[in-house]
Amino acid sequence: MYWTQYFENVVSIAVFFILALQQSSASATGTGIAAAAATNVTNGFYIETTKGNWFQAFNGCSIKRMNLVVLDTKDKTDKLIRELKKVYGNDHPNIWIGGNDKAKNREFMWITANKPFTYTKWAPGQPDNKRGKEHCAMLWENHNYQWNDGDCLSKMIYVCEERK
Ligand SMILES: [Ca+2]
Repeated sequence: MYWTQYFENVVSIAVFFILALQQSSASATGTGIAAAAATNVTNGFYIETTKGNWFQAFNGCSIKRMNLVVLDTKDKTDKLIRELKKVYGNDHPNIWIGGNDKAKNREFMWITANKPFTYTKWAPGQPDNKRGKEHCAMLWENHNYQWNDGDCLSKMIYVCEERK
């Protein structure tokens, strides 16, 4: 009886510390991102250079009251590329965009728009779901802003867009 109670106490204290840690890191991140939200929005886009995995990118845009970018037309895609070229030229890093195929394998969707991909700019041979681990859409470095399906847990910069 005594040991059971002791064990329960240890577990609840551990859970408390884990929750407290999560909370403090979440609010620290939130403050930083929120503070940055008011500036650096050009033509409706915001380039977040703090790297995150796809889910952190999605949340990072939500915290700013923005969306992880939806590239559902050629016009909008070209507009974003023009903005990115001002910063990176043709030598851009990997960049998350707002699509994945998590709901139905191999059917990519723009998540905030809840629309399937119709216009696409996949690099040749993509999406290939390499090693069965690639379910999130990104602008692929060394491929001139063409898209790749990448491992959603990879960390990279991302682009948010203003909500309409
Ligand atoms: Ca791929």
